[in-house]
Amino acid sequence: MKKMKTIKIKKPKYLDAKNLFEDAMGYARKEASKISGIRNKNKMIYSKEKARINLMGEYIINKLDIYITSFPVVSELDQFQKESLASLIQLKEFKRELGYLYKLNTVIKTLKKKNLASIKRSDKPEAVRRIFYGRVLSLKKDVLRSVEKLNEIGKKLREIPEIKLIPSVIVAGFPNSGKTTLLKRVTGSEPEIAAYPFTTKKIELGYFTDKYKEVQVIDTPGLLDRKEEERNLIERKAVNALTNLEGIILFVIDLSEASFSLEEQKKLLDEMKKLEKKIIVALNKEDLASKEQIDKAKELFKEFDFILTGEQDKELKEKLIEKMS
Ligand SMILES: Nc1nc2c(ncn2[C@@H]2O[C@H](COP(=O)(O)OP(=O)(O)OP(=O)(O)O)[C@@H](O)[C@H]2O)c(=O)[nH]1
Ligand SMILES: [Mg+2]
Repeated sequence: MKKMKTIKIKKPKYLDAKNLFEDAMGYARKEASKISGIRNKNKMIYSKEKARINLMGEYIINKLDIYITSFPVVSELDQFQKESLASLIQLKEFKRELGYLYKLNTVIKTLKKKNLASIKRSDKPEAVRRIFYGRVLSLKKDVLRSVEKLNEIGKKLREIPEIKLIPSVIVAGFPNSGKTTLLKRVTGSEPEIAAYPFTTKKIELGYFTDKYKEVQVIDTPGLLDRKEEERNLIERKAVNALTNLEGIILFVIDLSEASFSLEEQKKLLDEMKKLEKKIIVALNKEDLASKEQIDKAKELFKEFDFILTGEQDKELKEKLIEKMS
């Protein structure tokens, strides 16, 4: 089967660093104690102490290396990911923190190298090993603090959705217009739906298959008709998807005008034209609307392709497919 292309984003690992240093020392002691067969007592002591420096250092260095490289590199992200990231965390702080931990690990690497060199020349191998341990342990507090911060950041990074590069429908509209309900109806996915605005706080994905074609439905948080700089972080996630992802826009209108008039909704819809994407209007909540509201909407949105969502799910999907091709 052909491999599905997705907009991949590295998912950072979680590191429990609480006992990292103690574990490293325990591991080094245990492994070094297995060294045997050296007759000369001094040489034996030297070998064990040298092994402890090596093993203790390597243990920490490896764990931190794996952890640090599990984080995505900001400059390698695409625009959607970069903006998703920026809506979740302070990019500057993230870069600074990752750079800081990298530096601490470099210090440990250098300490290891230096002490391995000095143990060779020393007639007190145990003292050199102790100095090494002491120096490394003096970094413990900083390492723990940095890992803790990065674990928090990592948790947020794992939230960024993996978008598939397949035909997609981006669902947009005012809060509470019924976007997520539509996602659920056509894809069967089960995100939260509720009778208050901004229920959806992040991008939600669902899929349906038409014959052999898989279609991705990208549900976005509600948008208000206001200037970019006035938008909250939740709205910005919707703008990010609408601006930076490929797909047609399914703009959901609340025909019952419970919170926003048809004219207000039309104004936001007109803004969408700037995005230069194909737009379909979904006239929703037909059951709550009067005949006048439905007729008015048909007139108001006549320049657009529109569908009435009161229809069967199957027909709804067929219409989406038809508009997409
Ligand atoms: N009567 C009726 N209620 C609907 C219809 N579609 C959605 N609703 C209700 O409207 C409310 C909002 O629905 P959601 O799907 O959460 O709306 P949303 O646009 O995703 O809302 P946000 O995520 O907050 O932007 C819920 O109580 C739904 O049950 C409809 O066609 N008819
Ligand atoms: Mg929603």
